[in-house]
Amino acid sequence: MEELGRIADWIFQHQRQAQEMGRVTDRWPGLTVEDAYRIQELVVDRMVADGDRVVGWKMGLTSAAKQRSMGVAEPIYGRLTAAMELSEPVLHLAGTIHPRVEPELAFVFKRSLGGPSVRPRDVWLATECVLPAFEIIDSRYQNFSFTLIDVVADNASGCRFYVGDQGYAPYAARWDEVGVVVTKNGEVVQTGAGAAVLGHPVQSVVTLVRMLDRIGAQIEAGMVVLTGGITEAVHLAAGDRVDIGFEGLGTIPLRVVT
Ligand code: 0L1
Ligand code: MG
Repeated sequence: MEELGRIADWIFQHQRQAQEMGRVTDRWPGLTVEDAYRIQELVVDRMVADGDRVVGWKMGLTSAAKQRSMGVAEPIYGRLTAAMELSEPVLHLAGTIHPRVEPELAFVFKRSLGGPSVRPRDVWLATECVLPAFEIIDSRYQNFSFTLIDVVADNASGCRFYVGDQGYAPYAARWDEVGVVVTKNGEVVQTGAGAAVLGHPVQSVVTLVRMLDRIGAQIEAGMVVLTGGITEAVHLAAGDRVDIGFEGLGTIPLRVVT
């Protein structure tokens, strides 16, 4: 539909210029969730046409609390591109609006994974390693205020991500039991455990694969999947130092600079 392309152009411009926008659903009423995912895809097509590359997927709204606050029973997914990946844990605020950080576990795949009936053991067999990671979310909507359709169209608030250097075998830990402590400027601001992500991060991958199957997509070999925030997202400002400690797996020190 031509209209979806126009909406994608509009969102793409706001994302590229890191400019706040009003809700898509106010400007274009009547959109469905399927329309929103198609808009998301069209926005990412525009990034790719500009020289970027899709490198994976992210899951959002994976905690019961976030799903309740949005009135939904299912998480959402977004697309990760090469330009979104940080090569070191330093966030430059230029190019962001009101960023927040979420601790996450990333799965990296050695084999493609798709289909409507994937199970956790299929995920383990396809996974090369699991790594501590963080995601920077940065909704383009004013005041981080949106409906489900808005946030899906805006690539699930995806902005940047960082994946740690040390990968772990899929069987190295009970990922639901891995504790996380987030310290901002020396003060503990969030704690959580992997179980906050749909009960177990592997369930997040299972859910993603089943959702992707509805649009004929899958996880490709070499892709990274961010499974979802383990704690509430933490607001970031220039000069912040945020240490994201993953029990038994090390700490990622994030610095925020102008
Ligand atoms: O990655 C996330 O969980 C974010 C999903 C979108 C909702 C938000 O921006 O808080
Ligand atoms: Mg996230």
